[in-house]
Amino acid sequence: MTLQHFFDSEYPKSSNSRDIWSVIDAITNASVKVSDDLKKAALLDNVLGAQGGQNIQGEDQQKLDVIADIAFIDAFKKSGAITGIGSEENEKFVSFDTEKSKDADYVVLFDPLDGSSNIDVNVSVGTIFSIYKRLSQYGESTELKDFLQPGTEQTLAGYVLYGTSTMLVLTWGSGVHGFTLDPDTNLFILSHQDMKMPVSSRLYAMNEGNIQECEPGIASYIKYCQSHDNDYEGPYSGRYIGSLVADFHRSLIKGGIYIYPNVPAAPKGRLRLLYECNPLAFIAEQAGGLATTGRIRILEINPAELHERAPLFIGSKNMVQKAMSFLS
Ligand code: AHM
Ligand code: MG
Repeated sequence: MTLQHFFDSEYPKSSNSRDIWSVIDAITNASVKVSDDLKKAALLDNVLGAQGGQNIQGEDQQKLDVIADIAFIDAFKKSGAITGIGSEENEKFVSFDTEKSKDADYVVLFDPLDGSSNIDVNVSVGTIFSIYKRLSQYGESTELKDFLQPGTEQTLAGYVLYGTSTMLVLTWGSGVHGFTLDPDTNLFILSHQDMKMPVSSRLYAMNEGNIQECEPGIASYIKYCQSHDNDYEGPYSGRYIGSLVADFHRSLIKGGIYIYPNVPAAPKGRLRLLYECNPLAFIAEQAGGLATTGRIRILEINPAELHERAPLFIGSKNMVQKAMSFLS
């Protein structure tokens, strides 16, 4: 079944369903382009490597970060259903401000290419996105308040994983569904219906290089994972790709926990609340998992700024709860 067919049969019929489809259609169009570029990256001129600048967060931009950002922004502009966007690669939000987009219902927040430091070594990367209904007046430009909504207000969220196959994983609040790109037709086909995250597993993911720098409860939890005194009576396996979207996808399918806590180099965590933590938290919860800062639910945080960061404990419900029990 194609994504469009699935959407037509499952998305609640309402006045906004055409607009939501336009947004999904824009995401698939841009992701097919990005997926093609990634596949041929080392063969194309001017695609691999650093752009030579930094984004607002002081991180080196890869050329493909910028290429993906432009591809998604162009597709969102064309969709006619989006009034403005916020992206990891742009310091400020962008209000589209055409006559049509000023009347559009939705804003998108997205990370065009998550894990992009992995591109040059041919490891999976992804696009993460989150869609909200605007709060600003119709007919006017987008305002910051459209983007600073708690994750509980998301209309739609998902990611595209550019892995051994390209997959789109989506939720609109009634379960999580996965679609695989058929490279022969460029259509996304339903391959994973109603995905459920196992409630526990013996896989943990964390940049353990940071372990001495974290609050002590985190080292105690990792010791628990590595011991014989845990619920599996034997060491868990450590798995850390360094592409959040790929690490999360593994947890969604096999179960597991991903932790990125506060560290001195990133005192509020490394990951961005609005376009990394919130969309994945919405998916995790819809699949029966959990997403917290270690102390509070990610989706209930009231954001104060566009590029706000948050610590992230995400994955199988029992594992996230257990990890939280180690924090004072
Ligand atoms: P990015 O969006 O610039 O790629 O940064 C986010 C990435 C995550 O995908 C990944 O889990 C994390 O940063 C890796 O950070 P570290 O190298 O500190 O382990
Ligand atoms: Mg990212």
